[in-house]
Amino acid sequence: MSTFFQKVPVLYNPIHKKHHPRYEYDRGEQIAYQEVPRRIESALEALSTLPFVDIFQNDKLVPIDFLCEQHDSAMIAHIQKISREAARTPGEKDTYLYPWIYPLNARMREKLLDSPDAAGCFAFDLYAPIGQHTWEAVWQSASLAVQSAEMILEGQTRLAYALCRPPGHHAGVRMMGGYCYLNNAALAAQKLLTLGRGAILDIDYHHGNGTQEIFWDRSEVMFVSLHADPSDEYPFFSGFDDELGGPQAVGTNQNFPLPKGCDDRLYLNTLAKAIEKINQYQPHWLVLSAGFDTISEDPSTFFELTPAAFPKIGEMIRALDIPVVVVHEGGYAVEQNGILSAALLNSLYT
Ligand code: OKP
Ligand code: ZN
Repeated sequence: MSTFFQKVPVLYNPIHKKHHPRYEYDRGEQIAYQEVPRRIESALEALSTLPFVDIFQNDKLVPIDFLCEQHDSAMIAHIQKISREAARTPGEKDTYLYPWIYPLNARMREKLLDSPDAAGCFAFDLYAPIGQHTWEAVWQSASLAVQSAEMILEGQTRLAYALCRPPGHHAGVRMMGGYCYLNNAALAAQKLLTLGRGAILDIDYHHGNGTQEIFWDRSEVMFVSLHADPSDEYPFFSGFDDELGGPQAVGTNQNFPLPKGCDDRLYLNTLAKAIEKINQYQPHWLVLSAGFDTISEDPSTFFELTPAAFPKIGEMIRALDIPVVVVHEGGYAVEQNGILSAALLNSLYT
């Protein structure tokens, strides 16, 4: 028999701090890596102040076989291999191997995989470099999401928060990029399928192209996303409103692209439409891909949301009245990231 927590579990593991690339390349220009450890530390601090929260340091690691249900096993082996290679790279002590050659077909990939410069084998951009600790961080990040789902399955709670880092929503079956390596939300969703069909709602500023790809032709999971219009924002190649799902799953993919400058009013009105789609689908559970980069202060994005939007977002999701796993995604106004995660969880709970 399992204990019912009065409190909301927030799952965390400090290993994420060891994954810390120094640079990213913004249209060829080297700038500081935006996806920094402090993002999750600020969220941990803010969430710790909530009276109903219980912080769990999760040490369990999900079996590799479980990861292989959503991702090509060759990509999983590749992340491990390049992490080991980074550890052996002489010179400066914390080397990150950056994707720089991108194979465009199976033969190119096969050849590149055997080469000494294979970092780009499964990459769609330069934003997912691999260092000696990247694999451990990525594996644990995915495990936090899956363990959060597990707590719901065991009946311990109806709400859990996974402090995932690296984030996951750009990672697909055999692709990574945009700071993402494994799709944490998709892995949590896979676990929750024991409860029947469910939905993933993605509120990160960027389209969750990886999550969309994974569930594209699977009618048991609805993917609904609000994000900056890909016609002029990253990732540019997916997130358009005519992407409705594969032949077996037409209508179970719903994109709500929004213009740069989007404010609280437009955002919340659109969220109401998105939630209506979710309601019609009658899901038994929800995974929330929670990004906080929609806030006006975010240094890398172009929406104008105020902090007041987040409690409203939480209330609207709470009204679905189904179990929720919150999976942390983006958010680069580092201290705001913490405050907003606490505001969101507070409104999901209260
Ligand atoms: C990851 B997540 C910035 C260019 C784009 C990459 C975006 C990755 C977003 N000047 N940077 O969805 O927050
Ligand atoms: Zn984002």
